[in-house]
Amino acid sequence: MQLTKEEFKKRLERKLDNYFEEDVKSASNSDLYAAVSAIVRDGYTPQWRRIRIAETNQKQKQVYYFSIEFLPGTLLKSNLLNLGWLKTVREALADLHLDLDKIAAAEPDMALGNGGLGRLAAAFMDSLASTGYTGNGNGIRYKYGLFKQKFVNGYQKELPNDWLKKEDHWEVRRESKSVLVRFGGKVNMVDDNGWMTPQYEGERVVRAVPYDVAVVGYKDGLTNTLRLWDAEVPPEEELNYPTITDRRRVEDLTSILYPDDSNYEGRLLRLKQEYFFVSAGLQSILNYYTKDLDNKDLTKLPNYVAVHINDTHPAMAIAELMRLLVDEHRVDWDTAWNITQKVMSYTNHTIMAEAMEKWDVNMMSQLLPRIMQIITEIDRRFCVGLKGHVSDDVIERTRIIKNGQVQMAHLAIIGSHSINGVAALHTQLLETKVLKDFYNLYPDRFNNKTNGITLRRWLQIANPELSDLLDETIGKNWRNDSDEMLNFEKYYHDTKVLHKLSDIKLDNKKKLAKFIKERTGIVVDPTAIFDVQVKRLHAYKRQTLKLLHILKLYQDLKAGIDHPKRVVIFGAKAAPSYVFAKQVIKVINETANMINNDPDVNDKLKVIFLEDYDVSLAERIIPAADVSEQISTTTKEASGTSNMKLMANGALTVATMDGANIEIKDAVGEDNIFSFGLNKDQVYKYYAEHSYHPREMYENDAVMKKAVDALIDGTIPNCSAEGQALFNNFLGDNEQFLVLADFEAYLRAQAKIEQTWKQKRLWEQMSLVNIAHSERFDVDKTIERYAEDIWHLKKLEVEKAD
Ligand code: DL6
Repeated sequence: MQLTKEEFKKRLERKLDNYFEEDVKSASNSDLYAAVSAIVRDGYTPQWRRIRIAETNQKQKQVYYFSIEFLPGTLLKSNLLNLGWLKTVREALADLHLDLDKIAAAEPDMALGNGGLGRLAAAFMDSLASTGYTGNGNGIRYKYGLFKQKFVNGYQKELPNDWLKKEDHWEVRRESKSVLVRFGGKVNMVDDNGWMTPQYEGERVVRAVPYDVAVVGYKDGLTNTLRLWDAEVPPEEELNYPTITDRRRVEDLTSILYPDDSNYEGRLLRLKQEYFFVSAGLQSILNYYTKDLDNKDLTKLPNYVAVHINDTHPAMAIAELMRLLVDEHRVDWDTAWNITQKVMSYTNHTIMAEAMEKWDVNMMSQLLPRIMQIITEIDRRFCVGLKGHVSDDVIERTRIIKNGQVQMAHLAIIGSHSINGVAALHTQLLETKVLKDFYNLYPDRFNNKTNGITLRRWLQIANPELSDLLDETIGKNWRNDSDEMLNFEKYYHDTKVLHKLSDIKLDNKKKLAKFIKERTGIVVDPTAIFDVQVKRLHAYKRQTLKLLHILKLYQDLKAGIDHPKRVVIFGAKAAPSYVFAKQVIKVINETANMINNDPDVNDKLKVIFLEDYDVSLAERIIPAADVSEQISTTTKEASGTSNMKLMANGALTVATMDGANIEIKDAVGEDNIFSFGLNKDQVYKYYAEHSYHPREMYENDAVMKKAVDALIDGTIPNCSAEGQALFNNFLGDNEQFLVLADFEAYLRAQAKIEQTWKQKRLWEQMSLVNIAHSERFDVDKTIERYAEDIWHLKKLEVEKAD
């Protein structure tokens, strides 16, 4: 689809006139955003329709990616890029004295997710379309996305993220595809002509209405669909919802992402949400299969449909598909089970026990009586099937229902043909530790699929100058074939290229410094080391270790010990009910306040905690980073993806050998990463032998003691309670994240960073190597592996329009 600058300008004028009775001179950025996004929509809609027709005609197998989170961020620039229009539109707007970046900033960030899990889901959507596979997202259209974070007196406050307040320009309501979802009531099984059929009584029926968002693939890619479900009162059920409160209760089902699960109401709502989008998604798949594809033979379903369960949240898909097949389509149990296992696959994204969901049997029985019956039957058959083949202990450990709870990870594993982890170490730990019993039962089902990132977004959109440098050096084809990025390493000794690289970084740092000044009023020196830790706030990610390093630097500077200038930049949200994480935020903010206002250290160290970290903010911070902090406790970070984005933008990684950090080290070589810390065996040894005694470490290491004591000795003002909480946590024998055990090694790694920083050329060379090898984490490569090994997809053949 070609678009010239002149044609774009004409269309823009027309849209502005039609929509707002404005012209380019008078229109606001928000008007301009609406007009440009409408032009983009007009650009992809015919192709979107053509592809849906091709899908139906070719009957190619499709994957449906079920995820409770999708985090696409903003779509205007990525849609422009993928249509091949980005440069033309940017230039046409510049001709009109307009700035695409300012216009794009009017788009609300589509933050329907929390972190890596949701961003990965969005990256997979983009990649499926770009690599030519028909892949559909299936999720929830939350009215409020992930909360907006504000700091008030250093404390995190959560505000609603009303991203739909202005109309969303990308979604299309597809009322005709609505389905009904039932909750509660009683279910009696009655004999209907020899088929035991459920009869429901007193249930509540909710209408699930899909909103489709086009996922535009890069250049010659497909245009796929992300389907997000909204809850409404069914028109035929209005009498059952007579009051506004009744209606609101239905609408609230899709109001918020991750209701607070520290109370019963919150947990119930989350369970409802999970069933709601899983049931709606599966019903629409079966409608498509039986009606649009006119296929009556459900045993062939696995030849046409793959359903992917992204973490445990959609695991009920297994029971729901069984319900639909057995109850609604009258497929016998064994055949239905066979179909289900062939259709379903599951990715595990964490080894943290608390993140593997378990649902109370009573709650599930009341909310989803038929699903609970089906899960009970799956569990019974699983136990019967194993009896006599493995020990009773193994059966007890692996069964789905135990201690009054439904183990969703077990359901996902038992009902799927493929189970994968998201980095080599993570998969290995699943196989040998966390899911060991299951691995022994089903070794062939386990496989690794290391995560990837949308290099297009993190280079071409977030860092156009670096992308231009790649074009100038290795040619433009890396944009289509990331393998070619490896050729960048040939410029290792090229002084001109190295200088350009460092100029680009400096330029990005200046832009970020300007943004920091606007947002916080704080002036930072762009020539300082920009040391970045951006990710969810969690004890295992150890923002706390960074905090101790900051305190150590501060104490050194106060004592006259010199260090290169450094600006430490944090971006992180804490889950609203996660008390410790919020205490960490408060202490970091107060530490930042203290340091940033201390004239003794002022030009040497700054600490910036930017509010409301999201994809848009990531696009500003990541291209400006010199150091990438990947310092989780080894074994705890399943993969990480900010590590990949930062390396692609030339940051050097300081890393524990956790998650995908190991693969980054393999890719760039030991000399191009600062690795440190406990290895997995040392971590497990501490756990097994209960031999971690941090107080001894603290008593025997004066430097550590001084840094840790700063938390409680009045050094940091206004946070004595929170400082004390961190102090107690660090010194407790039960501290599972082993912060103090890695402290000394971390300081050594940081000293090495300082040494290397002083050797400018070496730093630039290391940065160049990291950029070149980020090709390994191109999400398109990850998707090819999923498509081939798990989903067994073929590419769709589509005739190109003009
Ligand atoms: O796989 C995507 C992403 C990984 O990169 C992170 O390492 C991992 O923490 C995250 N997992 C989750 C699941 N819940 N927890 N914790 O978000 O997945």
